[in-house]
Amino acid sequence: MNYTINSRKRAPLWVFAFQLIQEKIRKPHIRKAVADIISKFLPTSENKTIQGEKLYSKLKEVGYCEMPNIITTEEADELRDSLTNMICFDPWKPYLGKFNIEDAPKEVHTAQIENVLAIPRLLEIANNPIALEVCERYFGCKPIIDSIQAWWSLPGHEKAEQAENLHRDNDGIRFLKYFIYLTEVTEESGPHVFVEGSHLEPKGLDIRRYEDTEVEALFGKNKFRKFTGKKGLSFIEDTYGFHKGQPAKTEKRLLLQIRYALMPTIFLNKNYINNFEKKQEFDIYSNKFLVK
Ligand SMILES: O=C(O)CCC(=O)C(=O)O
Ligand SMILES: [Fe+2]
Repeated sequence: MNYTINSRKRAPLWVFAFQLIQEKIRKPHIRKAVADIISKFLPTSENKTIQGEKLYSKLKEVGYCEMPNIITTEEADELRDSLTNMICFDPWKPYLGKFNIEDAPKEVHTAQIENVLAIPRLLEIANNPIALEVCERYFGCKPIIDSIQAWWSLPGHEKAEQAENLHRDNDGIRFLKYFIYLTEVTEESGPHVFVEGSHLEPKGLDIRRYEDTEVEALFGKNKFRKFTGKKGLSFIEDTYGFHKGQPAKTEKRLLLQIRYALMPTIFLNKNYINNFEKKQEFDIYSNKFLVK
């Protein structure tokens, strides 16, 4: 099938209004209490496995869980090949316009790929039952797939910028990010870092980027977990906890990121997909395409 993304629409107005409120709720246990109340009004499923329970326990306790092999190295290569040919942009420097990855301007650290949903396999990955189960356990209701993104982290920059510095994400009242490496990630290619337990601790709650030394003083250096590994390595993380993608040194890194959320976030990717004659709309509540 030949999908092309037709347009992206903004999240509904109430999502923006709720964002202003949730951003002010800083303490993790209060955020969870509010999310627990909301989740009582949202649908649940019957999906329950022992594997899901184990992954969820780890996620709850330390803030992330490594996922079992969802995609093979061969599949990671195939996805990388498809994504390599797609148009990129720098989300932090929109004035640079659009470019192919091999012609990326020198100042680009993050080359995000446009229209990743032209690859239907990415939606299947986002819908894999074990990830959905882990999210459901964490939220207390079925997750929505809020967005699917992929980007290259490009080497050759001295100074960290934006999400290359430690920060807490503020995407919604309760959300998780599923990170999947599509290239091998070593010390050279900007491994992702997470500070264990920081998703639960009411410390360092200002919305800003932090220096490593500040976060080390708050949580201890021994809590820093660095994710290096082969292509296909994937983990689900509560990125309200401190994290960053270290700047790539000499090799580029290709990362796939799926955001699951309790409710739509302001970053909601509302995907209208045109399949030539038929207009198919992606329904965030059922995680399915609706055929009109
Ligand atoms: O590039 C990374 O590893 C982390 C990016 C990040 O901060 C995020 O996706 O929220
Ligand atoms: Fe982040």
